[in-house]
Amino acid sequence: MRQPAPNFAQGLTTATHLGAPDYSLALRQFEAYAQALRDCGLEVTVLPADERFPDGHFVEDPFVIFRDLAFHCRSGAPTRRGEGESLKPYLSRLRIVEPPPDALIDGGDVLFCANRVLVGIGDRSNRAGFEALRAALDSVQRGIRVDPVPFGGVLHLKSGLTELAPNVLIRDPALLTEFDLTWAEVVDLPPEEGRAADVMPVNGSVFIAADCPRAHEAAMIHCERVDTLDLSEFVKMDGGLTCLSLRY
Ligand code: CIR
Repeated sequence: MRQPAPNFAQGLTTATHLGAPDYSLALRQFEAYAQALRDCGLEVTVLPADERFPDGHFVEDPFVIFRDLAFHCRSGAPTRRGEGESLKPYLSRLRIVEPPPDALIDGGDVLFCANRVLVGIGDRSNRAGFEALRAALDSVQRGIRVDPVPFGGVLHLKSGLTELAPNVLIRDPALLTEFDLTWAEVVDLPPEEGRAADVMPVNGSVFIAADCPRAHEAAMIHCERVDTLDLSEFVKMDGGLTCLSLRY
């Protein structure tokens, strides 16, 4: 994780209707998230804030990690390029793979499911990014299934779709895609709970957004333990649950 910088409100956002985020509340929410990960048995490294990158605490986006592979993403958002360089020293025990120059991808578009990987193709990730990531993942696990998912309506694929339990997806109705999801059971959230489509399973628990009763009910059915987290100040900056940590 990376500590949010005091200028984090200068990051990119489409959610201006939610108002400006409060820094001290964001720090408290960030610390609660870190503690929840520790409580699930994870060792958490929190890097210092870096004011050069107001979105730099969304550490999920600059790298995709799979076993010993750390795929360095080039974001479709120019202001976010450079965040990955600042993370590299901490990932030195992994095999870092650089994408070709035309490949754009954000980690938030990469959804690892139980039996496949879905890669959103949208504003931040393109077909060349998908192809480069697929090749890199295949070098780790020959024949791994990686599908491109053209989508719109939300920032990242995982803003609108994640896996609650093996083959159970949870979806924000704002996500627009023609991609075939009939291989999975899909929990459709009401529009007011759209932010809860970004769930994060961790060591037998699943983390979901607070104050989303339908998502909570679905999580209770499919998951052993459910942890709720209030990330209101990050939602104001288009952030979801998964984006605040890079897990490996
Ligand atoms: C951005 O627009 O890039 C940031 N303000 C939010 C990134 C959220 N990342 C994610 O959902 N994976």
